[in-house]
Amino acid sequence: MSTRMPVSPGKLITLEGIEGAGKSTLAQFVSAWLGRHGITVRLTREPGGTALAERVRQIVLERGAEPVSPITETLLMFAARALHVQNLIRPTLARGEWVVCDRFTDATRAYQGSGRGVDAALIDALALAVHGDLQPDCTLLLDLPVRAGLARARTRPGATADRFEAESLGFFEKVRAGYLALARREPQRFRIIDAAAPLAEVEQRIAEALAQLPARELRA
Ligand code: Z5A
Repeated sequence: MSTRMPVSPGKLITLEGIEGAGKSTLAQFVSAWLGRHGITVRLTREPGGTALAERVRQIVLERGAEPVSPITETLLMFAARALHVQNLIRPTLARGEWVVCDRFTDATRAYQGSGRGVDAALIDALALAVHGDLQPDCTLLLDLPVRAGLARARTRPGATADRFEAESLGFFEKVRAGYLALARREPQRFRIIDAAAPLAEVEQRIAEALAQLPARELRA
């Protein structure tokens, strides 16, 4: 008879925010912080995260190939997500490891829903079909004024404008407002972090949010 203890599933931590909010930088901080507290972490991103999903990413971010309608964009985001959830996220969580993901379905709600006007009910239906009851355990929303985010993104070393980065200020204002509305709707899951603050301060706020996660695995 086996005496092995059942593995408790890992947690899914997501980072969200407009362009230049610092998600990629802070996703690495989150992974390192969790690692120091005894958690095995897989750092990943959307769209992408697996070989095939990264190919879908190239299609959806490519600028100037042929017109991509809001609904096509939404379906491509969920096609990439379906690959990512099935082939990386669920197997990792099932092993008891944690997943730190730079963007997830809230990005579709904010960008395609609030930004492009795609029906929220359709996005919810696709989310249910693609990841069922899988929801992030904690979402860190890095919030800052749109102009500040765009200025950072555009001066970042090696910056090139993809299809989203070419969008107007008004588009990103709608996306930011969409994110804040999502956070108001689910205050238990979201932590709004002031991402305009100096990096060390943002890291401090994030460390505080992580330390509050209800997880036995977290070592002090
Ligand atoms: N998208 C979508 O529409 N729907 C979806 O469902 C999904 C995605 C999943 C690609 O995402 C695009 O896909 C994205 C939304 C869309 N387009 N947009 N916009 P992405 O996440 O790969 O691309 P991104 O949002 O453009 O990421 P980014 O520009 O790389 O931003 P970031 O990751 O948030 O920022 P960063 O690279 O960590 O930081 C930017 C610079 O600021 C960098 O030089 C940092 O050193 C600096 N930084 C960061 N934090 C600070 C602070 N606190 N102070 C000073 N400087 C800082």
